[in-house]
Amino acid sequence: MNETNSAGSGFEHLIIKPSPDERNTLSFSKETLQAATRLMAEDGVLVLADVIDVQAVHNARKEFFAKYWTMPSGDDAPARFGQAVGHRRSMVALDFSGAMGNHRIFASPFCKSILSDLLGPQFVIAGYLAVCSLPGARAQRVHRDHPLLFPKDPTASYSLPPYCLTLVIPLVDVDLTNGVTATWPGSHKGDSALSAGASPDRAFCPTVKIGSAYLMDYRLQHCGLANMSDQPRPIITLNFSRGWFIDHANMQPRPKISAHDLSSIPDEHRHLFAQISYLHPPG
Ligand SMILES: O=C(O)CCC(=O)C(=O)O
Repeated sequence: MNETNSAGSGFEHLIIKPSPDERNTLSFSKETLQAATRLMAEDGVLVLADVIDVQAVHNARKEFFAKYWTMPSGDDAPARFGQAVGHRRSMVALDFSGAMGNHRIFASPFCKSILSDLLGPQFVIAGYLAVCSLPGARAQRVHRDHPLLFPKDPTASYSLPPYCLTLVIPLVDVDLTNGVTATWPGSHKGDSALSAGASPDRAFCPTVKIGSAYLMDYRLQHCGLANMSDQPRPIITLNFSRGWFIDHANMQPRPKISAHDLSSIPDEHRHLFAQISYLHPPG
């Protein structure tokens, strides 16, 4: 299946793929960055096609199943692995080590250029998790990953520029059989998706292949769809934020990095660890 939307049309503009020139320089042009910033402001979701090193993703998937996950059985099984985030679906904290510590996963130059435009150059990593749905998992309820910053002033909360973004990096090709993440474009700017009953007709369901990723504003309403395949469907979710934003709402374990692993991160990516190093000085 191509990188597309389950509805088949209407959302092609939300897919950005590096041109041959951009691929040569490993960076998006000024025009592409401006378009990405405008689309994120309007829709709050964007697919970044072919921006992550495919071999690095294969290695990360191998490590995920070897180190973080063993195939559980039974309906309550996900609760024994990380934190349950729905029926037969759970969230596991990742370490910045081994294949998951490869900067080709968490610091793709294409993704970094867009993140820097949206969050400012001193943006940081705020979370590093994987979400895996098991065969038979039902769809999640539609949700946001964080309450509004100013719950008593939704207008102010919705009108702020982005302060935290989730980059989803699928570890397998995701499609309508194993369950994509359904998203409601524009819902980061208001209650529209939920008040309209989160109509599936208005959902953008990015089906993406390994090596591609999708970016979501932290205010965007979304949900993981059912896994109707016979295989688990793991995705990495990386949160990037402005340096001042600390996610107090999610009880997820904060990512950590050892002094040894931090020392092997290329200099140009060290700023990503400013919040982690502050909250959990590497030991
Ligand atoms: O499984 C997915 O596709 C999305 C997961 C998610 O949104 C969550 O657990 O908050």
